[in-house]
Amino acid sequence: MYKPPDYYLTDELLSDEHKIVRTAVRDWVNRSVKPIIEKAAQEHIFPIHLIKEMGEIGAFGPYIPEKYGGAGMDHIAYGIIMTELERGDSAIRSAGSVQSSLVMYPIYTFGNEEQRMKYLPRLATGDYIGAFGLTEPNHGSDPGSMLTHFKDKGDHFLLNGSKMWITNAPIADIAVVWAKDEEGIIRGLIVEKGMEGFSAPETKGKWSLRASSTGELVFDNVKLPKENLLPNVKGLKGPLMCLNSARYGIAWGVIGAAMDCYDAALKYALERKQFGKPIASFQLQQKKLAEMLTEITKAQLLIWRLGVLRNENRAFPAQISMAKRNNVEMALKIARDSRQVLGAMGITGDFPMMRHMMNLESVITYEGTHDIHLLITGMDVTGIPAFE
Ligand code: TGC
Ligand code: FAD
Repeated sequence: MYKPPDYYLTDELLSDEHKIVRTAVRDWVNRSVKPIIEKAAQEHIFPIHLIKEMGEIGAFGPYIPEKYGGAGMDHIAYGIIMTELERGDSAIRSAGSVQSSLVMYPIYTFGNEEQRMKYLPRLATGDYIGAFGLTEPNHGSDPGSMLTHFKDKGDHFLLNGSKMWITNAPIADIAVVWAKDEEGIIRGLIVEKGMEGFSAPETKGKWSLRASSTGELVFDNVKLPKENLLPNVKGLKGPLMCLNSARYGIAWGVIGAAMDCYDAALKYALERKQFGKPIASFQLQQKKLAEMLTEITKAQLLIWRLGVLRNENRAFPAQISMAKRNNVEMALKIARDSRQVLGAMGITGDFPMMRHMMNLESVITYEGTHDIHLLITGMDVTGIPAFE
C-alpha cells in the first residue's frame, strides 16, 4: 500500500473521517486520473468525463452543508481532497477548487435560499460545471479596476464586458461573474450558458495546465434576470473571500504534486545505477532528496496549523497568502529538482515531473501571483500597502 512522505507523523493529527476521505479520493485518483492524465495533458484536453466521478467521490463542496448537496465536512477534509487531486494533476485540483471555492462557496455565502437550492445540489453532483470570472484582459492583479459592468433596465440587468483566463469557461453551465453596477460597486452575478450575447471561447496553446479547460467569458448586451444577482455581498471583498478559500485549498493541493515528484525521484534514484552504484548513494542526489522531504514536511506543518485556524474561523487572509506562496514555491522547486534526479528520463511523459512543473507555473500565477502574495504579507507586517 502507498505510504506518503509523513516525516513528522502528521497522520496522527487526522480524524478517522479525514482518513476515510483521503483513501476514497486517493483510490479514485489512482484508478481514474493517473492512467489517463499524461495523454490528456499531451493532447491538451480536459477529461470532462471525470467531473461526474468527482461529484460521486464528494470532491465538490465538501464543506458545504449536506442540505445543499455538500458533505458538511471541515476545512481540513477539503484540504486533504485537494492534496489527493493535485497528486494526480493540478488541472484536476483546479476543477475541484473552482467548483467548490469559487462557485459553490459564493452561491452558498452570498446567495439567497432560492439560488442555493437551484444551483448547489447540481454543482455538488457535477451535473453543473461552474466557472468564476474575475480577471479581465487588462485587469489581473488589480481586479478592483475591472471594466465589466451592468445596468438596471427595469425588469432585467444588461451585462457588458469580458473576462479572460477563466478555468472551465468553455465547458461551464454557469459562471459566477463579478461586475460593477451603475454606482461602480462590484457585485456577483450568475450567468448561465445559452443566454443571448454570452459566449465562452477556449484559450488554446497553453504549455501549462494542458489538461484543464481555460477560456474567456464575453458579455455582449447579455439580458440577465434580476434574480441572478447575489444579494448578500457588495464590493471587492466578495470575490476576495472566495479567493481565501481557493488559495487555502491550493496551499494543501500543491503538496500532492510535490509528493508525486518526490516519490518518483526517490524510487528512480534507488533503482538507477551509474558508476556501478545506485545514484541514491551519491551525496549530491541525497542532498536533493533530503531537502525535498524537509520542504514537504515544513509545508505539511504550515498547512495543518492553517487548517486548524480556518476550522476555528481564525485564519486571516495574509496567513493564507503566506501558505499559498510558500507551498507553491516549494512544489515548483521540488518538481524542478526531482526532474534533475531523473536526468533525461525526467523530461519524458513516462514520469510526472515535467507535467507538474509546467502546471505549477500557472499555479504560482493564478489566485494571486507570487509577487502579490509577498506584497500582502509585506502590507500586513508594515501596515503600508505597496501595490500602487
Ligand atoms: P483593497 O482596497 O486592499 O481591498 C478591497 C476590499 O476587500 C477587502 N479585502 C479582503 N476581504 C476578504 N479577503 C481578502 N483576502 C481581502 N483582501 C482585501 C478589504 O478589506 C476591502 O474591504 P472594504 O470593506 O474596505 O471595501 O483592494 P485592492 O484593490 O488594493 O487589491 C488588493 C489585492 C491586490 C491584494 C487584491 O486585489 C488581490 O488579491 N489581487 C490578486 C487578484 C487575484 O488573486 N485574482 C485571482 C483571480 S481567480 C483565479 O485566479 C482562479 S484560478 C482557478 C483555478 O484554480 O483554476
Ligand atoms: P498581471 O497582473 O498583469 O501581472 C504581471 C506581473 O506583474 C506579475 O509578475 C505580477 O506579480 C506583477 N505585478 C502586478 N502588480 C504588481 C504590483 N503592484 N507590484 C509588483 N508586481 C506586480 N482568473 C479568474 O478570474 N478566474 C479563473 O478561473 C482563472 N483561471 C486561471 C487559469 C489559468 C491557467 C491562469 C494562468 C490564470 C487564471 N486566472 C483566472 C487569472 C489569474 O488569476 C491571473 O492571471 C493573475 O491574477 C495575474 O493576473 P495577470 O495574468 O493579468 O498578470
